[in-house]
Amino acid sequence: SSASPSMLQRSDSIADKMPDALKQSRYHMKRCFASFVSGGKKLMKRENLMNELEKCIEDSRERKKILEGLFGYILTCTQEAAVVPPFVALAARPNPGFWEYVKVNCGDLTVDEITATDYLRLKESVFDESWAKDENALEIDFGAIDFTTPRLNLSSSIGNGADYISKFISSKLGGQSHELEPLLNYLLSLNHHGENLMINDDLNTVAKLQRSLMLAVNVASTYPKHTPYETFAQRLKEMGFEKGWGNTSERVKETMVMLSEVLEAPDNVKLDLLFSRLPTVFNVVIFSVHGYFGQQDVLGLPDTGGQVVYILDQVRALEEELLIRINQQGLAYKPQILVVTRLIPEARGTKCDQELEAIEGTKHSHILRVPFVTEKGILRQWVSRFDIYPYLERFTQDATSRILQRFECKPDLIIGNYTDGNLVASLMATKLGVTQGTIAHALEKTKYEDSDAKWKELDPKYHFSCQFTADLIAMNVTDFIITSTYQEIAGSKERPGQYESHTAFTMPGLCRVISGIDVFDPKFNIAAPGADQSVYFPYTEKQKRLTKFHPSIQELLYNEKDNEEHMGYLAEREKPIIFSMARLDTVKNITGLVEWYGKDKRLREMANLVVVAGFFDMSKSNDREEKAEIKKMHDLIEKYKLKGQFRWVAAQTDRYRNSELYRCIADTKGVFVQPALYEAFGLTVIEAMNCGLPTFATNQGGPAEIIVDGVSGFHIDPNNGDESVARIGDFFSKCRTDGSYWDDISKAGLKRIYECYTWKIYAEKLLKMGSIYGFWRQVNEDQKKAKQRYIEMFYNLQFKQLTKKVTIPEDKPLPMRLAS
Ligand code: UDP
Ligand code: LCN
Repeated sequence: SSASPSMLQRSDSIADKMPDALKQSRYHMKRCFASFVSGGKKLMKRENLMNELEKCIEDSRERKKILEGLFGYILTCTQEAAVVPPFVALAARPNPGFWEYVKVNCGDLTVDEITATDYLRLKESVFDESWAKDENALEIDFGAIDFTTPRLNLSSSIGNGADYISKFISSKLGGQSHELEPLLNYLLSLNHHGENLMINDDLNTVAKLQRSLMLAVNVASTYPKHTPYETFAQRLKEMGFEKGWGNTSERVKETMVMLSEVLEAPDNVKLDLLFSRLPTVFNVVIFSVHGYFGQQDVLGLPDTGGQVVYILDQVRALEEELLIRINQQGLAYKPQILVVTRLIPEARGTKCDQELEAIEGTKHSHILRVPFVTEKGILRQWVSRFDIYPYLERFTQDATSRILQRFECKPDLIIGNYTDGNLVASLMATKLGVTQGTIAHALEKTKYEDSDAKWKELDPKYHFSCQFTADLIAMNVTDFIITSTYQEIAGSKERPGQYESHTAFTMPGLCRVISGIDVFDPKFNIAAPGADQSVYFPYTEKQKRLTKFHPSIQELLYNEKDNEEHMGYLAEREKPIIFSMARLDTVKNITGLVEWYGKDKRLREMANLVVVAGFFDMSKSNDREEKAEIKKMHDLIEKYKLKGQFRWVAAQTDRYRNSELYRCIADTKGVFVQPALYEAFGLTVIEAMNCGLPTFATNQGGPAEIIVDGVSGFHIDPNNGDESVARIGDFFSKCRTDGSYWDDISKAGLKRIYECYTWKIYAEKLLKMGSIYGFWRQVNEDQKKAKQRYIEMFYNLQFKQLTKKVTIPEDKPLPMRLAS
């Protein structure tokens, strides 16, 4: 009998299905498994398994039947297989977040379900036999000490943590006095600089609070609705109420009614409304440690890209939202946001050597820079994010005392960015007992194939042993995690997410992680960033266009003489421009795009290519990867004789001029291409789309979610240059025959942005997280403490030792790169 995947029982596990799958075509299955074993590859990915299968089953009809059957289904779920004769162990992922492991005996095709530990040990034996055999090899299992945190259970709910938590909390609040106590205690704890907010100790029972609320609503009702709070503040105070309820009698009354209703019969809609009004966040610390964090002349430098742009825009949006809320709460406090980064004495013409800098476009926000200190004193030079670990503990201590000095109180919320910032945020938040959020921007683990299993090979260059350990610590300490996309957490049907890849993995010789993070943990929240829309606006908004940049942009694009800023030229100016801009990192694949273009006659005939990336002069770079890319770029220009059709522009640092550059490219009816081998989110994609520029972006990572393929832009496969180039070529030829096609895509891109990718939406979500998780951490305090002790041990015994392997550079002057 032949079972088709549609006949599968959803509840069957892979281990249940597999024996039937193997029976369906036993002869071929035996041959297949024999060839998996004899093929010589010990760690096989799905493509490898598929290739072997293709080779083994020559009859294409037979092969098709197998691929369409149960076994084909199992293979499409399989992420990798460890070959340990006579066994082949499969790691299968039938749905985002769901993993199963099975072991197949190639001799008799018997199948056993195995645990993650068993699977990882088999996998380890491919890399390090003695470690795999060691009964006492270090296993990390965060799941084992986390048994009270509730879990989502649908793949489709992943990333909506705050909603889930508020549903969960409201179900627990019940409506009985004792069940409501956590909420009462939370309200009692609200304060700013020691000043009580909302209620004071006179209302220390639920019954008293309920009674007083009724009376207070009556008091507020006696005033016309716009009456300022101050008018009746004293009367409320006598009843046990402090400030924070609202700025007018109307608002005070509304908030009080909301609380009364929650106390009567809690539900999550009311609870959310109430929480959106509570005065919980005034002082925020945002850590972004590495790179050159500044407002001018820094973008495009190594390790300095989207994270900086993201944070500055985030601060502006957050401050704006805080000002609105604080005003509505009837409070006169100033919100303070501090972005804390490292101070780099060798600042290369940037302001990274200044301790304090006000953030443009804000009233009260600053960048605070704190130097890295070693035994020898202050570290003067920039260090790569891969080498940053030895400085972080001391940095946290120094930063914490500087921050407390400035705020004169504890912050209400600490947000980390990237591995280093997240670790620092975790250390500080734990020490001070403050609500914490983390943001990855990119988790490095998924960027490099088998970076965990092959960590030993990569460690001298990348220090992944430190990085993955730090990431695990931060993910587990933090109260909530903000991601830009769903794929960042749980990937797609085909591909595991960045966080998901930390669920179970192994670094043979170092540690085996049985449960590193659970993507069903309600701490995950998707809040996508936007682009600053006062800067990145559509090319069609003629009256707003920054025409003062037009002469310099003309020069940048078309001047025929090579100089410091550009090389190569465009002989035929009437052609549309294919444009790209990124740091000159390997994963950004700018050289890949140049090569695709170089090879493709049709595209070269239809359009010019302009890329903004890095620098031309290798001696000016002191980043390993960047150097190699610079060389490759020069080689490609020669090899494909690109002069006349291709312009290479050096890193650009002025976002206003850049925005006008995107728009000028749109004027040529050109396109933006983001060809990265992998992109976590991809701010350039939304910048280009905001300017109305049709965009082609990698299908590997975040951009695949930003763009709806064929509607609001296009996906391209960075691993399939021919196909990608053909898609871009097809677009231009369709534009030649269909006069409105370019416009249609441009408009659909903008529509997509306005619906999903703006900073206003982001700021509202972030503040909701700040208050909901602040409450949650109080409710969940015991669990949090237990986990904390485990994490401290991991940090002290493992992480700190690992950081000692990272060399601290001898201070020496660096070559100047930015003469500004
Ligand atoms: N960028 C820039 N000049 C450059 C290269 C990049 O201003 O030479 C800006 C770009 O406009 C975007 C950010 O840097 O705002 C890059 O963010 P993205 O998310 O695309 O990539 P990341 O560098 O963070 O990996
Ligand atoms: C870092 C990256 O690599 C990008 O994909 C993101 O867009 C950027 O940070 C901002 O989050």
